[in-house]
Amino acid sequence: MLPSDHSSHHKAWAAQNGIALILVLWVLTLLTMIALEFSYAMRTELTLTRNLLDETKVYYLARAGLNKTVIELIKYNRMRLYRRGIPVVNEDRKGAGIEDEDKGHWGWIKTQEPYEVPWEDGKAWVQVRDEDGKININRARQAELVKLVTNSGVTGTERDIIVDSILDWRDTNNAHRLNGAEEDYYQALSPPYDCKDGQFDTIEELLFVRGVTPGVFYGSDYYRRKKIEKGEEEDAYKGLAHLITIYSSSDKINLNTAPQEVLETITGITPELAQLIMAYRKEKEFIHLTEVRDLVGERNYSLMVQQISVDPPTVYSLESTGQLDNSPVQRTIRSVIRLNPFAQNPVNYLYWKDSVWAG
Ligand SMILES: [Ca+2]
Ligand SMILES: [Ca+2]
Repeated sequence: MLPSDHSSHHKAWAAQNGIALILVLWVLTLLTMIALEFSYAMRTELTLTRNLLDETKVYYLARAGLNKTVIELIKYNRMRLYRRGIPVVNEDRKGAGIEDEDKGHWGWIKTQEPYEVPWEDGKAWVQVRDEDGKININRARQAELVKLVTNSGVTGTERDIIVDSILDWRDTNNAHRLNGAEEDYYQALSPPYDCKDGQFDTIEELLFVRGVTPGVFYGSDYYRRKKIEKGEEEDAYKGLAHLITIYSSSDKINLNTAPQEVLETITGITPELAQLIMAYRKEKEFIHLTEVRDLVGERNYSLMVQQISVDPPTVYSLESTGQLDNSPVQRTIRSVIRLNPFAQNPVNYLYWKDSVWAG
């Protein structure tokens, strides 16, 4: 064999070897890519599964929190009736909750601050509000709406657009007010929709009305709750949603439960008087209107008497947010209930929404 032959044979062998090596490397690279892709897909899948699991858990935390709160409200309602000398359904339940009342167990109902319901690996925050302490958007007159939207923190043209547009949404005519909006405005939107020209069926319907953005409607209540939880001051914009209702039983505002923004829409109630009323009800509640008269004075009382009530609330809205200790996933349920302490079935659900945007 000639050395040159040997050399060329060696070269051919080396080249073949080189090709095999490259092939092996390619296969390895491909396999690695497939493995990585697979592990990425698995991780995504796992995260999705975990999120889904967390979402399911927080949903049921929120639901459990809401149910627990309803039970507390029924007990509280019966106790109040009992204390006013009104006999309740079941003899056994007559004095229900008086001990709890004395321990200040129900302070959150009076102050309408979020109520914490702790569970094993998470908790629910439930915000309870009396619907009679709010402004009815189906009945409120222009002057009341102007005061309410101003007190909520929205002023100037933005406020005038909201107020006029609410009135136009409700009225049956097609002529728009100075800052309002009717069919032509809503038809020009993308996607277009009809102007209601009728009563609001839910408060969320307000989000269809010109000028009412999700920020204006919901405020940043979720952040406010977070702040309270951390013991910080609440100063964020709270939105319109918690100030309005479609369920109130009369045009009178409940002085025991109305938030400051609503109190100040009542004729004769100045910011100073609102403070006085809120300080009073922090300690006790108004049971008879004469107590209001004694607190605010005869002159102020005569201005506001047509617009106020101190009757115990029967329709409540509840907003329950479930959260886990080790997960950022949250979910909020909103419901409106009517309590009938004398009925066999003491609670009616008037509204239920499983997933509420809580910005
Ligand atoms: Ca109209
Ligand atoms: Ca109109």
